[in-house]
Amino acid sequence: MSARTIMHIDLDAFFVAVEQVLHPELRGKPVAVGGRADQRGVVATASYEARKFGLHSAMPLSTARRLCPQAIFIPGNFTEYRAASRKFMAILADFSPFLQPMGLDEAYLDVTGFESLHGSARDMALRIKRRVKDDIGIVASVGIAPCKVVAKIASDESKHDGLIEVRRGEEAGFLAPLDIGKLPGAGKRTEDALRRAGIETMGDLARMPVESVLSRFGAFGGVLHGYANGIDDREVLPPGEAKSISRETTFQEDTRDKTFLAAILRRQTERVGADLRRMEKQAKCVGIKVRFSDFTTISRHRTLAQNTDTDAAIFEVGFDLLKRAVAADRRAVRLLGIEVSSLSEPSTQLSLLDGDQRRLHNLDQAIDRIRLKYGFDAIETGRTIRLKKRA
Ligand code: TTP
Ligand code: MG
Repeated sequence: MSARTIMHIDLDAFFVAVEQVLHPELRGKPVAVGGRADQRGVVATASYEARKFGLHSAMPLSTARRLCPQAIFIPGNFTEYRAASRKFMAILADFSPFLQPMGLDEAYLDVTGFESLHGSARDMALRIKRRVKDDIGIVASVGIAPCKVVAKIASDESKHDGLIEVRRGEEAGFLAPLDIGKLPGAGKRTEDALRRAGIETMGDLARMPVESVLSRFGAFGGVLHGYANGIDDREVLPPGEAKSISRETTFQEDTRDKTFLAAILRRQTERVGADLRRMEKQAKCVGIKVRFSDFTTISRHRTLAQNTDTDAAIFEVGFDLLKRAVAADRRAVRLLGIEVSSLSEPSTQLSLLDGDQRRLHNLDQAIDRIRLKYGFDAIETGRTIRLKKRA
């Protein structure tokens, strides 16, 4: 994974901030958007002045009114919020085309390589904050980091009107003291389960051996464990861009067993292939990702001669990439993943495909139907049967 610089930008008290632009008399006052206090319903957002009284998003309006009777309650005006959101996203797009909006008031921006154009990433963030303030009249908080999850947590931590930059190598240290509840992706139930296991901070989770995280919390625990260590390979994906489909597996124990790796790759391929066929797409590019025991991560991609949606074609390329990637390497493998990308609608009619492709496509589809009915593990192919024995 090459070095990246990712920003997460989030507007402060967004709905309220728009209301305060439209109605300047609301500035500096406790304000809550989410209906009149005599109505049922919840607070969508509260101004920072109102938050001092304990008001927050999703709080019942009746509670909000009890805590802060002097607060001004506003029903909300989504047309205005959407207009402000469009202006906000347009400002961000001036700084980098790699923009991924997440709802109305937040976005990721991959600014890798654009820094020199605007000075440093920090300079860029300051200019973004200034333009949002000048052009829309709203305050933005920004996190800068080498990956999405750390950028997001940094912008959260920086509020109000903040800017935090976390440099490469500082991620785990920055996260360690933070409460586990602040880890994005961990819902309330996961959070409770983590706390029951004695995990109160992100550092507690980061320090836990990965095998015990996996056995207690499953594959998702592995993802959260990576996040807590500041590891997150997710890309900033502009909307509508042909996305990729991928699967990855973190192993309970690091492994050098090539046959096992091939079996895992085959199983991942079958999952990815099934998704591809369900979406009625074909892929032009196949890639693999390998993370070694020392956390070094490599990815290898290859463009295919012909678009495909068959497991056999995807696996053939993935397997070849894997062999080359691990052949000369003596390190054990911690994580393996496969990805198909450059997705498109099938360009040729199925009947025009060559006979082999068509037979494979039909076979895969027949297997997909059985799996849909009886579960994914109802059918094991030659390579994956090994995994069943192992489990
Ligand atoms: P957030 O960015 O979560 O909250 P915020 O912008 O109000 O405050 P801050 O970022 O400074 O902490 O959500 C953006 C908007 O989405 C928010 O203004 C209102 C709306 N929203 C709801 O309608 N319901 C909710 O539960 C939440 C969290 C947000
Ligand atoms: Mg916000």
